[in-house]
Amino acid sequence: MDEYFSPIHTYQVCNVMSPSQNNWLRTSWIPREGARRIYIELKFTLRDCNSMPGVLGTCKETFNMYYYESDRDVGSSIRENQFIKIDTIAADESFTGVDLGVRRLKLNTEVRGVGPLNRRGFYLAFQDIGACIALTSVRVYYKHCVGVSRNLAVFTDVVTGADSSSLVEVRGQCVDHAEERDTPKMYCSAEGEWLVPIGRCVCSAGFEEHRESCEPCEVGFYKPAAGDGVCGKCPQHSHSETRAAVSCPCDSNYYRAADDPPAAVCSRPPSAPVNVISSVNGTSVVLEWDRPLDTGGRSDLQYGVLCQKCSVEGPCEDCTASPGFIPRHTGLMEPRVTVLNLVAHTNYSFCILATNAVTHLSNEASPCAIVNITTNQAAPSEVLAIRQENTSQNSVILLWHEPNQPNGVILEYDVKYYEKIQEGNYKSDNMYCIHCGYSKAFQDSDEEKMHYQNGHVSFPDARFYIDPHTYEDPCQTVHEFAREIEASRIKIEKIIGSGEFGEVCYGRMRLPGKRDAAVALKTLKAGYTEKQKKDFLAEASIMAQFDHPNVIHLEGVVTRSKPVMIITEYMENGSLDAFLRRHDGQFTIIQLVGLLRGIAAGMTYLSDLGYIHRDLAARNILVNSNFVCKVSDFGLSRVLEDDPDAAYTTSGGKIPIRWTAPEAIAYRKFSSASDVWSYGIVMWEVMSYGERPYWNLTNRDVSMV
Ligand code: ACK
Repeated sequence: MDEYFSPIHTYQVCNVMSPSQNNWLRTSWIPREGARRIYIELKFTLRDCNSMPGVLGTCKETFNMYYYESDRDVGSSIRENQFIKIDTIAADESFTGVDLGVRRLKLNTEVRGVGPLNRRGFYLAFQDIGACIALTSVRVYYKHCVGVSRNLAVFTDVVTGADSSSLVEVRGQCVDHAEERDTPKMYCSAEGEWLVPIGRCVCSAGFEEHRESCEPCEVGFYKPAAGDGVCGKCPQHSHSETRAAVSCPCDSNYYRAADDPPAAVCSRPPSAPVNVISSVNGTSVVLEWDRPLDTGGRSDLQYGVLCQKCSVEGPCEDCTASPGFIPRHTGLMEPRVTVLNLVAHTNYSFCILATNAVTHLSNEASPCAIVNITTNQAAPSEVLAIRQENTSQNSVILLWHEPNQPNGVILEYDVKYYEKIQEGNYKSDNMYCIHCGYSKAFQDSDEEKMHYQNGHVSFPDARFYIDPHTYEDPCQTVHEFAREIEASRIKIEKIIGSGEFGEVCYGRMRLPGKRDAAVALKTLKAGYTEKQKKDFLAEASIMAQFDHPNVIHLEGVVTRSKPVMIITEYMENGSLDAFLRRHDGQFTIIQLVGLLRGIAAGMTYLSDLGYIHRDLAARNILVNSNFVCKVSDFGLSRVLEDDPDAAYTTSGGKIPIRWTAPEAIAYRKFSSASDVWSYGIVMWEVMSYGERPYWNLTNRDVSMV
């Protein structure tokens, strides 16, 4: 009976009374089956020698265990001395006769390991040397590490090593759709346990890890490279149609640039730039625009400008290569370009394109914002390549071609010459100019026509100012010169003063393709007479003929709706007399002279056009935010009626006595010369910061002086 009272078979021996016992029990041949080290678990009982009287000297309490290796079953031919001893086995617990009385055996369990084994099989043997024992079971086994998956690598079942401390290195194989990062390895210990995992596998592109296996990315997801990462959702405007996608191709009409990563959203070319504004200045134009409304989902916007030159006679021709684009015409990072050296009085059409890094991938033509401009009058370009002929002691003939860009009809040429003292050395203009000077030559001139005089010459004016009163209908006249502006383009913001015909207001004007501009609005008050309207619009007709930085600039007129308005540039600092009084003593002499220089330039321009102002005074000069002075107030009647400083003369006319030249006061001889007199008074006003000319002298006294 075992400890559970089940009947068992045992091998027993108990020759404790007889000396020199040598009893052997041998197993049958046990095939090794790949085991390197085997374990033998013995279960046995052993009777305590002390519990048996008269056995002293012959009774033993141990037995020996042996093994013998062989490649085949050799049966009983093995001699005792061929067995190799494994160990002497003693009982942890032995039993006495009393134990037997209750039929309880004290079962001992002992385990021993043997290795390395090399032959195909082995025998075990037990030697009794005089003990009282019963061997109830012998279990023979070996240990192995059970196959596992670790770090996405499969480690197969492996038998442990030959001795108790050896480790068996096992190389793992990556699971399906995984690849090695570092060679996966583990060690199988003698106890059959896996130790020290090294290296690993990672899921391939298109697959992600799910409990020690690699599963494909679902449709609409992708994984671009092998690694620990999970499948990502396809970026915006891209898709994947199958599982296990490694990339997401772009939806139609969307693209990825060559250096966009697979995770980048797909993008498309931008729409056209918007709100293009052109500012023409002579033969150059500044083009500015706003970013496209649709940037295509990218931030690498660039702009390019194409140029078309259109003449009335023929078709337009490409001119992208010819004018000077500053900074350049393609690859512009800022929404602005300046185009120089255009031909004067010519129509140009510019196409402004926005591009990004995917523009070239699209088959569709890039939409462009078109702006048409007409260039203005401009000075001709330089005369190049002068030839000289028939040089004699005191004459020379100079020949040249018309400049590349005449910018209109050339009226005359200036020839300036200097005395040459030494080879390569010229006397400078102002310091040594004794025999130097100007000559002027007309186009197609020959030497007879060419004349020369000492000093500076003034040239005849190409254009004369036209008195609008020579026309019948003021409304028709004004449109000969000034453009009509739709009232909806104007926003009146505040009243800044009052003029002869109505309020003067500040407002904003927004013209198509132009930037919002501050303007001054002179209004014609309701209930006006036809004569008043005619006089009011006459000022606009006059102003419209002027184009000079020191003469107030007319933007246009509103005549087709009420109130009738004259729109001019806005002059932030108002009229010069009040401006000077507000800043009494605050400017340097140079600054004051700078103001006067501007007024002189404006007046020179007006007199060159044949226009006589008649009321030049600081109150009729306006000053802008850059302290630029501009001549204003071009009404005709106002010389007589409007000016508060005008007084009736003995001849009945109303004249601004303190500013007016004596001959104009005396017999109304107004001329550019009398304007020069008034300019002298303005000089006095400026230098005295807006003092009243002749202080408190009466008009009568002044005219007597
Ligand atoms: O001295 P001010 O401020 O400047 O007051 C007068 C007022 O309107 C009546 O003429 C002002 N004014 C006239 N034209 C303009 C203009 N273009 N810009 C600014 N202010 C103007 C003037």
